[in-house]
Amino acid sequence: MNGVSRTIACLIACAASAGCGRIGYEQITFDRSDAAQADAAVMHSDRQDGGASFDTTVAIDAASPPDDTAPGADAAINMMPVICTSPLIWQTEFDRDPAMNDSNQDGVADWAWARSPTSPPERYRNGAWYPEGVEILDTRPLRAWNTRTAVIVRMQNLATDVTEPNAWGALVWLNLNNDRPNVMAVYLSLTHNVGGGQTLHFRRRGLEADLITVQGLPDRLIDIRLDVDPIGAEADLWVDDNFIGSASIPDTATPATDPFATVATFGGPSVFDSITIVSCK
Ligand SMILES: [Ca+2]
Ligand SMILES: [Ca+2]
Repeated sequence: MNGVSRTIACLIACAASAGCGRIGYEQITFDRSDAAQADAAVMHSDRQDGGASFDTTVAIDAASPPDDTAPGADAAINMMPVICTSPLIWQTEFDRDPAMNDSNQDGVADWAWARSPTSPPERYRNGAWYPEGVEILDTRPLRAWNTRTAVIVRMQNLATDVTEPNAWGALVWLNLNNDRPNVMAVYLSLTHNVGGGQTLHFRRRGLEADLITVQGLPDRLIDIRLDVDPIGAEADLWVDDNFIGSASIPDTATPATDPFATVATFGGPSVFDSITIVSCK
């Protein structure tokens, strides 16, 4: 895309937010040319009264997909955000069962199959994980997630069975503030559209209205970055290196019972190439 359209897109996206870039996200390096990045154009923005939340709908031009969208590109390390010094890190490239990894060497496997059967070995192919049906992977050890946290995931949903009650497709789910009476849940749900393409839903909870919707994503792995500040109850969202927008995150008003981050597929096969979760101590 050209620089002018990107600037306009970013300005409109920022105008829809309570304060553009207020979280102060900083990225290290991206080994990707500008020409390879998807075009973004904000089509709709509607801020609700009171500033508690707003919806932003964004369309991404499917042309010019990046060159490194094939599984196994292992670009997550290049996308490690800097949000604080010496953060805790959960990271997997899905070369094998992540529950076999203890990359931070704390004596506890970084991931666990606590809420679904272990995904079989044949689901790991070409450096990526291909879960089907309902497969749920959770981080360990348990954590309150009450500090600024960033999620960087490269994922794709291949099909979504909308007849399923929880048709969330490729899902990253994080329950913040588990040390408070009410948890603050955030969902990144990527679903395949009938007829082609994908839609990203950033939600406060699984079946609630989107806080941010990104439509028109192509049928390939999508790079998604979410930076959440549970203290300020704010989130910033990027798709394929394009800043999409910010959103206020209301409390979910659900007792805090799930002190972990979740990577899963719900209601259709998905592909996960990599995920990195960076959380400040
Ligand atoms: Ca990978
Ligand atoms: Ca560990």
